[in-house]
Amino acid sequence: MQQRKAFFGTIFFIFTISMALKAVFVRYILFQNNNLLDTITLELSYILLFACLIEYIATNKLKFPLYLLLNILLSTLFFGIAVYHSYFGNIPTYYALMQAGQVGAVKDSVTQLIQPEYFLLYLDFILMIGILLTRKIPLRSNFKLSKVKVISPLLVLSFAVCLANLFLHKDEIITNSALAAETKGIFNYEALQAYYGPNGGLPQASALSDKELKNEETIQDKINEIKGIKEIPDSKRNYFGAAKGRNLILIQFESMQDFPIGLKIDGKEVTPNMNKLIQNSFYFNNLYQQTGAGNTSDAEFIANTSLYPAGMVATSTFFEKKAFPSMPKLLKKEGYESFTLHADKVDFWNRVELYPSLGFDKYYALEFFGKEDLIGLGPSDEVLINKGMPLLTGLHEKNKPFYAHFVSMTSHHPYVIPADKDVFDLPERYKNSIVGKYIQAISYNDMVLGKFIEQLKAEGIWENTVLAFYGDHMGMHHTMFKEKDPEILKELLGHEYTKIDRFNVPFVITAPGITDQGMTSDQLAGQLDMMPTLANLLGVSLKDYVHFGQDLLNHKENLIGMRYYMPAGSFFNGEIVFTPEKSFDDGEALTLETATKVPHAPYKKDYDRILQLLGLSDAYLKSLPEK
Ligand code: GP9
Ligand code: MN
Repeated sequence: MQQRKAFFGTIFFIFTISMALKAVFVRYILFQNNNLLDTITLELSYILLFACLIEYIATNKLKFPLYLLLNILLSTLFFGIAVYHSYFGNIPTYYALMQAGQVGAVKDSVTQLIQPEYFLLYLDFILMIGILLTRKIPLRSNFKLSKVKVISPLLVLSFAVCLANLFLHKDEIITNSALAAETKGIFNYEALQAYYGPNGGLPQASALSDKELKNEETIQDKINEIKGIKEIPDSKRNYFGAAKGRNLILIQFESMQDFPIGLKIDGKEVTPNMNKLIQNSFYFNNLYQQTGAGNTSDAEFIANTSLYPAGMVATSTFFEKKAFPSMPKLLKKEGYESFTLHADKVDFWNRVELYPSLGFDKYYALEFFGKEDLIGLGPSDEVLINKGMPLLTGLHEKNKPFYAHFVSMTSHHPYVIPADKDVFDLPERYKNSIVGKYIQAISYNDMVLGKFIEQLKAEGIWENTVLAFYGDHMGMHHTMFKEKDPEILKELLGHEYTKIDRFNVPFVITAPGITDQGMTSDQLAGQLDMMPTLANLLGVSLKDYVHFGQDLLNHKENLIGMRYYMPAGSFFNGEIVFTPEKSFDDGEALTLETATKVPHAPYKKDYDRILQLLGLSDAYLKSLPEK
């Protein structure tokens, strides 16, 4: 009896039980899974393994601090996964978690996403510290766990179960990361992700050999073959070179979705400047985000390369050593000067590597803009354009064509725009809702764009420029919603908010004298298509340039691949959006028109095509030389 009591007093027992409870808790908040057997077979084996290892190697004195350390590490892993999941809807890999250093910079967003109950994960830790400080309960029980009789067998058993689970799930391809972590176990999932590498264990077979990957024409022919595209010679392309020699100003708006464009609330336009501009622009309103774990930086990568991002990790980190073929490099050959402007620290998203990889001549980051007019993550977008403007005028005066990529930041989650910025006046009941705040942030973007265009006109730059803007990725996600948000969105959209709305970002091109008639196109498009479309207008030939996107002014049929935000293998075609779950078979197809579920069997070919394209893009990126 005494013996048993002492055993329950051991730190070994307390640690194992409290971590197991946490695993139950976290599996419930992530997957709404309350199956205890799952937790025991999948997670407990790892917890036991860790505890046995401590028992095995640590001296008596070291045990307690080691348990405390492991407790805080594992609890923080669970905590981090829960917060990350509430923003991205994805289970982060070890790689994404390693970028947790960035959290400080987006702390306002993170604080909003933390639910009070997440702190329960630290309850036992606090209790243990309390015990340690008050010393009310003796720290070390006089009960010694026998290494031979208890620890060794447990160690072998837990190790065997972990190993068996790893082998059992190794070749099981589950495209939905949350489902994968639920089925395989969180620790197993992390271990397997590390083993698979950045693209999550999906078939990565490249349709071309290493040798073939050295030849751009062969690669492009293969892409065209998979996509069913017929190459059109430059001389026969619509609008080819219509804006030859003009400056290119490309603006990436943070978290900007398509739905606020043209939207009126109580008769007042949310984006009056954009709406006006669109009348004399090419506007693609059926275009979808294709970013991966690198989020904003992936959008920057895609917009400049027309290549698929790495997927489960930020492209800027995973391929940090690579020299990417890119728009800045193509334009350099045409005598352009290229630079990018983003008012954050340049090491955020490893842009310090990304920008040289993309071949920009210069970049302007936080140090250049200074800590002025701070909103959210840093200097406001008004500072971005006001300080960026002299760079443009300087080059304009020298008659030097330029490509300026502006990357906005103010409209980042949690979308708090100070009242003195004359924010969009919301109806009373929209106030304090996240949708309301988002509308205000987008209306701020619109105001900034309006001011920017006025300045470009005043400086005489406008007429000789192609100005385009797009959204980097979604801003509204159900995990951000409070009670009234879904209702408000439904009211604004006239229908239930769906993933089609969520991933739909705008792409607008204005070239005075060329796009004056205006053209709103609902042809299917993706972010990868932006670069080829702009290159066509500027008369930049993509003959020897590998691009997975297509020029929207010359090709209508499209197939848009998506990874990360949706399981890899997800795609949009002209009719539906398809999302696989474990595999194609249990996936779901929704019509783009009404988000109605339809049988997906007829779309198997498109699924296979998308996986081929992803595999080829990955192989191509891997084959690129270093900087
Ligand atoms: C920070 C900004 C935010 O520099 O780009 O990135 P996000 O959180 O949207 O990826
Ligand atoms: Mn972003």
